[in-house]
Amino acid sequence: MDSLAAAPGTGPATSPLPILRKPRPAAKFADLPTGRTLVMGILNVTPDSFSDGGQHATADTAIAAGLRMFYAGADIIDVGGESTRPGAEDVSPEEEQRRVVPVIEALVKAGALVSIDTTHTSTAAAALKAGAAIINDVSGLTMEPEMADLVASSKAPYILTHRRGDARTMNSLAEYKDVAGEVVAELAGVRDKLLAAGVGPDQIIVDPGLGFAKNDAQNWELLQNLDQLDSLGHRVLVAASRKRFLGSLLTVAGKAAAPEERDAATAAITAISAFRGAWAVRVHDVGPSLDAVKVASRVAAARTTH
Ligand code: PMM
Repeated sequence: MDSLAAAPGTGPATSPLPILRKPRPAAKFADLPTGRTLVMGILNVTPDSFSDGGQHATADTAIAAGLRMFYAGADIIDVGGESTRPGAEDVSPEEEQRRVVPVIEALVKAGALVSIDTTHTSTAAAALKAGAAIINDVSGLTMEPEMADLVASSKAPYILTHRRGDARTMNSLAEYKDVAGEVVAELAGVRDKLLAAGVGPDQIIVDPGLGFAKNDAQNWELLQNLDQLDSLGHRVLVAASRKRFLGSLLTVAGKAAAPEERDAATAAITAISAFRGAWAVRVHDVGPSLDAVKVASRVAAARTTH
């Protein structure tokens, strides 16, 4: 707080950008807390993401929002410049980099640990150069297989998300006999490609890709079977925040809950994921998930005394 002229987290989303007086040392992945589930805050610098699109469309509003999440306690800030919602239009890597690089630079300078949410190798490389520490590729290496070489050479942690097809085709590819078994097998196949490219097993974080080529029932089945993902032997990230299957669950009078009405349900999933030992959750609303992690950790730590 001492390095800021104005305390973040206190003003509305459009409050002026807090002025950084002195840069902080860069945060390191190795310094992340262990022994509890981490909370990754979502920062979409896009005009069209499904739940926060347009909110942080300029660098200044995005940086202010990222700083608010950082000072609220987010362990990682996940910065993205391209919407991945079903049916979203492609964004050129140049435009994506124009959106994310200044935001990453400012957040890293403030001491935040940043991940880059991209399917483009050139954007991942530009983000690493700007100080990002983690590559979050929702395509699961399917868009640009050469991403594996960047992951190997940079030694950056890599979030490997399960997805079939792309933003336009994935909804038609949600056909599974055993969704958890098939997701694990398909993730293992991509994981093996990463290892063959020289990526270390410790660099890999697996994500079941909720909502990516999965219908509502399949998302719930994956959450019920998170332990099967553990069998891969990597850290597990759960990214359910505000997703459509939560809106459907919370339908009232035939109307699905709007994205911003899904945060309590998101925190409930955080509690379940944390209790099951997930490495991290990826959420829009950081505070309730931090509380949910504390609750899950406390229950897990309680011992029967009689
Ligand atoms: N979902 C979105 C974007 N990025 N990254 C990971 N690792 N896992 C996800 O499920 C995921 C993601 C969907 O859009 P959002 O940014 O609006 O949540």
